[in-house]
This record gives sequence, C-alpha cells and structure tokens, in this order.
Amino acid sequence: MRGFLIGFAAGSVFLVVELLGRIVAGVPTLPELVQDRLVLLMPGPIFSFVLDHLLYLGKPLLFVGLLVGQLILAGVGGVVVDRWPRPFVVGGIFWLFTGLFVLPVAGQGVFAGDFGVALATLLAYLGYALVLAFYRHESVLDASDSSPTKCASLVETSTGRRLLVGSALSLLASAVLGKMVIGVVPSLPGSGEQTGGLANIGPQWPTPITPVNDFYVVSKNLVDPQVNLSTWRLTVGGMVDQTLVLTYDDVRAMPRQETTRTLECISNDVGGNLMSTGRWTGVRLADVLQKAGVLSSATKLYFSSADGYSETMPLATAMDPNTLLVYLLDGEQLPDKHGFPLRVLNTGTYGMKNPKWLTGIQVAKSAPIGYWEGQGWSSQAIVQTMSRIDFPADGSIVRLSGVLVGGVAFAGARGIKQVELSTDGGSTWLPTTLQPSLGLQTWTFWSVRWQPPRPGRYPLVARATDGTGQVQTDRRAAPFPNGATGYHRISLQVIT
Ligand SMILES: Nc1nc2c(c(=O)[nH]1)N[C@H]1C(S)=C(S)[C@@H](COP(=O)(O)O)O[C@H]1N2
Ligand SMILES: [Mo]
Repeated sequence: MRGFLIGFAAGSVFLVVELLGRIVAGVPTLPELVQDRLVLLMPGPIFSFVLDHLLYLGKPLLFVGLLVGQLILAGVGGVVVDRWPRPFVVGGIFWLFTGLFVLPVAGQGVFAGDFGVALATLLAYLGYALVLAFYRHESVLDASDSSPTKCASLVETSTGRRLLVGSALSLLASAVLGKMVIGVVPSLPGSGEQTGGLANIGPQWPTPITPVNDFYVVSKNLVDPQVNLSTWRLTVGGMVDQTLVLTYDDVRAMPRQETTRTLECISNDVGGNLMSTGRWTGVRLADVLQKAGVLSSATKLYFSSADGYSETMPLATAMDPNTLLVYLLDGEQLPDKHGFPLRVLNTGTYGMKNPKWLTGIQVAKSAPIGYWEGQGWSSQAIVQTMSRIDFPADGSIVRLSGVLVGGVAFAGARGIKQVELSTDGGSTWLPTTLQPSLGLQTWTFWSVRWQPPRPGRYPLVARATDGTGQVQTDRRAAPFPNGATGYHRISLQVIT
C-alpha cells in the first residue's frame, strides 16, 4: 500500500509535467496519442452510442480516464520500487517501454516519431523517478528514527504527510492543467429548464440557423487541430494536369458561393439532435478542380485533413456545383472546431462526408476508404429521411382545448415534400403545415394544431415524405452503419 501511494504521488508529478508540455509546447499527451487507436478498437455501435449519449462528456471522460489509468500504473511502479529500490531504473524501463512498445502498438511509431514526445516523456518519467527516489530515501530515514513505532501508519510519519500534501497539490495542478487541455466542456445542446435532454428540444422549433455556439460538434479527436494560416496549404494532386498548392488567400480570391445547409451526423439517433444548420460561404470544389485540370480517366477524390482524417468522394459529386469548400460559417471565419480554415460541404450526405481541416485533395481512379468507412460505417452515407417531434415535449400534459404539435424534418438533398402526424400510434395520419425552408438542403419545420377528441394518453408519431415522393420508412434501425431509420414517437397526456 505504501509503495502504491508513493507511486501514485510520483505519478501525479508525471501528469503535471506531461500536461505542462501539452500547454507550453503543444506536445501531445500519452492519452491523446493512444486514444485514436482506442476509438478505432471500439466497435462502431458502441462509439455511436457514446456519441449519442455522452457526446459532450464522452471525450473529456475518456481523457480523464486515461490520465487516471496512468496514475494507477504509476502506483504499481511504486510497489515495484518498494520491493526493488531502483527508482531510476524502473522509471527508465517505463520510459523505454512507453516509447518502444506502447506508442508503436498504438500506431504512433517509436516515441510517436516525434522529438517533443520523446523529450516530454523523458522529463515526465524523470520527475516520476525523482519523486520515487525522494520518498524511498525519506521513508528509509523515517523507518530508522521511528523504530519504536515501526508499525506507525504512513500518514503519521512526516514523509506520509508530505506525501499527502504533495500529491494533493499535484493532483490539483493536474486537474487545472487537464481542464485547460480539454478546454471548456460545452454544455448539452438544447439543454436548460424548458428542454431537459439531448432528444428533447421542445417547446419550440430550434433556431432556423443554429447559433454558431450551439452548432453540434463531432470529431474523432480528443484535441482538435489548430491550423496556422501562415503554413497551411491546400494541395490538389494525383490525376491532374498540374499539382496545385493553394494558400488561404488563393482560396479566398476565387469566386464566392454561399448556401444555407443542414448537417446531420450519421450517429444521430431517431429523435436526436446531432444536426444543425448554417450559412456557409466558400468556393465550388469544381472550380478548384478545374484549376488543376482533372484527367479524364479519374473517377474519385481522396481528401486528407490536418487531424489524419480521410474521406472519399465520387468525381461526379465533386463536379456538382453545390459541392463546396467553405471558409465562413454564418459570415464569420470558420471556427476551429468546425474545421478552420477550410472544410468540405458535401451535398446530400451525412456529416462524416464533410471533412474539416482540409489539407489535401488527391484525384484518383481508386483510393483507400475513408476514416469512418474503415470502421464499418456506410461509404455513401446518404442522409436517411427523418422527422422529429420537438413540441410538446414527450410526456407533456396538455389540455383538451387543443395543442400545437411541431418539429423538424430533413432528407438531405432530396428535400421534404410533406410531413404527417399520427395521434393513434400510426393508424391514421394528419397532414401538417410546412414552413418555407431556408435552402434546398436544409431542415424543414412542420406543425399542426391538434384537437384531441377526449382526455387520455395518446401516442404521437411523425413521418416525412422526401422530395422524390418516398415516404420515410418505419423500419427501426440503429445509426450504425447507415444512419438511423424509424419514426419518432412521443406520448401526451390529455386532460380536460
Ligand atoms: N477532419 C475531420 N473532419 C470531420 C470529422 C473528423 O473527425 N475529422 N468528423 C466528421 C463527422 S462524423 C461529422 S458529423 C462532421 C461534424 O461537423 P461539425 O463538427 O462541424 O458539426 O464532421 C466530419 N468531418
Ligand atoms: Mo458524424
């Protein structure tokens, strides 16, 4: 136990050094370096569940969990040193094991192939070993001057107290630094008194154009890239007449396009709100490709991003004048978390087909599959027709005098033709009124005033018809792998 506590205390110093390296020099921490592989090892449905239910908690939790995991391993190191008093050898073995084994297995290469990582881990393990050595030394002294009370608990010795104070302080420091690394954890979108929960937007429609700060965020990264404009370039290569290397200014100088468009994550479950709408400004992807001159035998594009994300797109989609590379969201510079400085704005597809932090476009005949496709997600990722009841909130008690029921519907590039509401669980359907939508590929708001025939409990169900006349399927499917299908249902209690 004593060895473990000493190791734990030394481990908290390790964390401080590691997190300081992250903040001061931008050196990625060990949890960040291994998390990518952990996410990849997570089966698609589980990751989808985490996204859906723990989106704004999941990643900070994973990060904190991995930090705590390091502390526990550090404690085990302390137990070893308690038996075998060679703190620097133990620290050194840990260091080598991390760099030569853990990081390569996590797909990062020896010491993540990075001098900063090698140095930061060396310093962190050095701090760890120093603390171990210090307490080793102290507790040997303690043991000799407190010989009459040999069985005094660790906490009663001066070493023990110092150990407690020291680890409390460094844990506190780690918490503060860790929080700085994670950034401000965004609050649940749409949460608040009148809503209460991810799937529960009521009692109103969402804002037609989502305020930028409420725009849903999904990325594979624990810590997203921060791109420096002075070094950022967009490279267009592969099967082109001439490889293009564009600066941010080059992109901004090209003819501008603006569109209002809804993005929805393929992980959005029925009734969920991993979807938002923005006013996007950028350039046509076709214009960029035309500058480079695409060879006639090319058939697809392969996108790469600053975070190692990748995606593919059929050349025909790339040539669609609605397919853009965007640099503004709602008239402002694209925020970091939405892909600054440039991202793809695809048409008719789920969010995953809209790479953020774009750095490269490779024109090709064949290409490796994209990041999420590699995890078993749909490769086309065409938006499924969805509809959602936003108000009244599920479980509401309403009056017999009548109630306004409404929500949103979305079918990507197919658009929405009609939304119907059933108040008998799906046997009969009432037409609803659609609000004019802000664009051809944005969500549509629907509502209908409903007069209940008598008091009681009513199951409400919504279904949409897309622009091609296809009625939304009632077959219930989980988000993985093709996007959720099935009807959103709520229940209302009607009183007199
Ligand atoms: N580079 C990069 N682009 C990415 C991702 C990512 O992890 N890395 N995630 C994708 C997914 S799954 C979605 S749903 C959208 C989310 O875009 P948003 O965060 O701007 O809403 O970005 C997509 N583009
Ligand atoms: Mo997504």
